[in-house]
Amino acid sequence: METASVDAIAVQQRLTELRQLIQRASYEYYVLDAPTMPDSVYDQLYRELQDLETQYPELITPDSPTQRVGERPASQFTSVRHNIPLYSLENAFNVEEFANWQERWRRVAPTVAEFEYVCELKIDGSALALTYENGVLVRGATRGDGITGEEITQNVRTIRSIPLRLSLDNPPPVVEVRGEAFLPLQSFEQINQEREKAGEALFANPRNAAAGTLRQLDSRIVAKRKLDFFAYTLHIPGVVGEGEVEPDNPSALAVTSQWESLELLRQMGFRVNPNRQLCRSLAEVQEYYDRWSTARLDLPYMTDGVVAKLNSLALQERLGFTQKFPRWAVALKYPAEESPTIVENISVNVGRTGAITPVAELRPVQLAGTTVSRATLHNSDRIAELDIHLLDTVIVRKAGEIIPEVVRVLPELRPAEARRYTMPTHCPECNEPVFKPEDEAVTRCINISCPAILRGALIHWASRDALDINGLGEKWVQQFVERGLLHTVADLYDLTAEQLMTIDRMGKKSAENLIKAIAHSKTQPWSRVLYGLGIRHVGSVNAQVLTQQFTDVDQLAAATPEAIASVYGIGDEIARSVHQWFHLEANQTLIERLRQAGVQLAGEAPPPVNTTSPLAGKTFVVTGTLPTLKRDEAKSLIQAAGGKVTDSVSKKTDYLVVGEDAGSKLDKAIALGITQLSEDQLLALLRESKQD
Ligand code: 1X8
Repeated sequence: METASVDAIAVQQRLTELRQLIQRASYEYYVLDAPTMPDSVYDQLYRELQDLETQYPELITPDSPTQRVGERPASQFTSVRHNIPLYSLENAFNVEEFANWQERWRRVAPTVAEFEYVCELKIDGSALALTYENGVLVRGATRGDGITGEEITQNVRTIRSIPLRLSLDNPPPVVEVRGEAFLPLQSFEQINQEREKAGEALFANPRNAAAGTLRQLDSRIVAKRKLDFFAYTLHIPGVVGEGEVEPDNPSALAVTSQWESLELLRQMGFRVNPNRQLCRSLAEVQEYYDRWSTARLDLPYMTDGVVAKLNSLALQERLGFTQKFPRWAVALKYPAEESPTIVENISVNVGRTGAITPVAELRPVQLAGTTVSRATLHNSDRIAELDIHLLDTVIVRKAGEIIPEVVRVLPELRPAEARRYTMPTHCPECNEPVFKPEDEAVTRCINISCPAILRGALIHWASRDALDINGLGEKWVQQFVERGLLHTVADLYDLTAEQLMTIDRMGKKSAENLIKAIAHSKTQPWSRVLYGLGIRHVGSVNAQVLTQQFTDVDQLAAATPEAIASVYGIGDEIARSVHQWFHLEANQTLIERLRQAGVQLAGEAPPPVNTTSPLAGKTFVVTGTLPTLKRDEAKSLIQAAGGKVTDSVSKKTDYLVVGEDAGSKLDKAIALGITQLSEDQLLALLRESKQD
């Protein structure tokens, strides 16, 4: 009997010790982002705790780190009434509206001479109310309508940056914490990629994804989704947010301002957004708002504005609430990046490859600071998937620099006269029948003399990475094609200044300069010519790779698909595409005419291989806009150091060099777990290769 109770005390002690060690390690990892405990040690301690708890299930406590993920899915959530309502915030969209708001609260408290605002980022997530009793998390609830929400405690426990126990020596009986649960952008993209693979509907944005995740009945799924949480409001009944500070309170809890609340939340073990600032004037608030309007684009999570709150809790209490909002806080929102508008028409655009892309013509709408009147609909499958009708009200979105797109339809607003859209059966540019392969989403015009395809081919031929013909822009190309001066890119080399001068607004000087630029393009290397031909899947990197192996056009034209695919970095699809291209008689004629014109169709030897360099034998993909290097410069530097550069990300890719506004290549690299390098990291690697 006696030994059992000694054992029980020892077990209890060890359990407490293990929980403290694990809690500390989690805090350092998830809140401070500064882990000190090796993963292997953490795993070992966690397993020991699990084993002990399995042996002594009666000693499991709700704040034990093992209790973050539930065993069974809930069958439904229950409604809970919030102890203190969760108000929404009044919105201001510019400084004038902010000034009006300021004037209003000043009329309510005219005697206040000095005041401060705390400015914080407004996180675009899902608000949560957390209740701690005697320091232990007992309840987590969604905002709901602000009065009642849903009890989702088990899901909240899975969020690693939410402490299950407050790190306070003498926790007050009740602590209420509010904050925003959100999905970091990277997790959001990963989730959508997985959903796409599984054929599930995609989340429109991280906010929906966070809200959807929190309402998942199975907390094991929630645990996989990597939700995070920033705390921003603290209520301690009798202490914080409840008027006078009681004189006999422990001094650590004697909080009189929002600023101190945030500091105390941090001490309690919460993640508090570090980008907060005390502002003493409207001008300072505006400076903060302006600064974050661009800086926010570099954050790994979404924000949709800033929140300004009066710092003094006494003043907050004096001002109180209107029917809907606190008088002491305001949300300064950034212009909406998603907005409803009407599809007035759907037109189609014919691209360089003949791809026919449907485009929604929209009633103009302000989005992310610009007017949007067109949005791509991608292809007919996408139209069917979204079920877009003409005259539908739709939500359009513009994310950063990305082309606006239609996110979804609001079918409840569909007017009686709305009509389904059918893709044209004939090319709008050349009137030839269009073609849609069974297994592809894209409809194409396959008429090689289609003026739209020709214009696209010419613009591509003249582009910077191809033949780099200065002055041959879209405007001129359009006119030259219309006037029948150009039927293929080879016709460029027969143009005369006199012919060009017959074109509207083309002066003698411009005509002569353009002729010179066209002549100069004959000196461009074979790799650029191959890229300029616009063969599907042959980007500038593939063109370089191919021309190193096939040092003249005749070798490449005669190569079998197998021979082409045997080149490192060239896959079967690219090889087939190249082979097919050279197989077409019209293309063979084009090559002959380019040869007669004197365009380079041979040259280039393989680059020397630097086998000792850390880049040797490694495969790189470069994407996005790098801070200082042009993409081509980065590629050349990598190749010069013995690295290989390919156009697309695959399992064989070793490194993705990432700049700003990286798109699908980054998504794919994340999905495949490929190492990403910044320009700085790439340059460091290159320096290393020089030292070797
Ligand atoms: C909502 C939000 C607030 C804050 C950040 N993000 C939000 N979405 C903050 O205060 N830092 S406050 C708030 C509200 O009171 N409805």
